[in-house]
Amino acid sequence: MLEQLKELAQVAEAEIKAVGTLDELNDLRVKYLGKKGPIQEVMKNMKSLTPEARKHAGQISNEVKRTLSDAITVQKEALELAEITKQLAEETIDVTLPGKKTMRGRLHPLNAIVADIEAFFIGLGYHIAEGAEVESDRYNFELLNLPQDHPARDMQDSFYIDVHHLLRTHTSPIQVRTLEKACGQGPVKILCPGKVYRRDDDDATHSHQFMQIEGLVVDTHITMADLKGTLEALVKHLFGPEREIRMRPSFFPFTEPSVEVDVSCFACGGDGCSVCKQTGWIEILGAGMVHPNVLKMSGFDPEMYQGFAFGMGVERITMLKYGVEDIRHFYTNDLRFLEQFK
Ligand code: 2NL
Repeated sequence: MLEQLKELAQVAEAEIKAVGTLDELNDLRVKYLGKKGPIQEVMKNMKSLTPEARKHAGQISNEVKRTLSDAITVQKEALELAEITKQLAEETIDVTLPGKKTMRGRLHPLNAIVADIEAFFIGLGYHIAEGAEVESDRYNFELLNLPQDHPARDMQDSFYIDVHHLLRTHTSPIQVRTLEKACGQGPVKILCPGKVYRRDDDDATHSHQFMQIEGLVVDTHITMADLKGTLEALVKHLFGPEREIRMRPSFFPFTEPSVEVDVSCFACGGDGCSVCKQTGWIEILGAGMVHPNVLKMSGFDPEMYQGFAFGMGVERITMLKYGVEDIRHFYTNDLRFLEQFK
């Protein structure tokens, strides 16, 4: 019986040493050392032996048990080491490999200019106001002092949705709606950027859709000097501290008086060149004092309140600033064009 046990121990030890996985090793542990294993079986049969023989057999089976248990522990450690070594080798990261390049987006040049102008006016205490692109003729024309039969309504041919609704031709309706909400109480200081639409044949300098930024200040004691100082600061911010502005009389139905604003040529400094067509000046925006009718229709008392307003085309400003020669570049999304604005 003891010989059998020793033989079994040898076979078991060989099996344990040959095992390749932790699961298989566990199966062997159950097989040889478990309750129904051969050693346990031997121990059960010991009852029939003499006390001496029983003692001897007990020692032997304990020895075998310890030998197998040690062999299992040794093999377990060896398998675990092999496993972690394999895992470490597989999961090694080569930190010297070149990284994957992440493509980084950027603002469209028009949006970058809008953001820049917004930041400038926020610094002067303005609020940014936005509105819908589909407007009623009342807010787009009527309340801006352009009555039904006003020739300016023909001048700016527009996209009509139905008899009374159209794609806004300027961002002015935002300003009218803001004035209405103020219930005749100043001050109002807002900057209104947005897309606007006019029926036009697209060419290098015209687009049926473009971006406009309008500004409006309504308060007591507002004068043309406030307008001039504001626009001078804007122009120096956009085109450089050496730039000067000049105002020429003009006409808009919603302002009186109205002016056209020129900036001294940033290409030649005012001496005359091809950029300024030898005049030394470049037209950049329109402005004026808010017409009393506009104030009145929006609920403000023109005897108490005055206001100035201005409007500029974002494409035109951007084209001048960067020397872009065709407005259509802004809408064709050619990366060769867009990637120049970093
Ligand atoms: C231009 C000229 C201008 C305004 C826009 C305005 C708005 C209100 C009242 C009075 Cl609510 N005026 N806006 C005034 C003068 C000129 O735009 O050349 N835009 C591209």
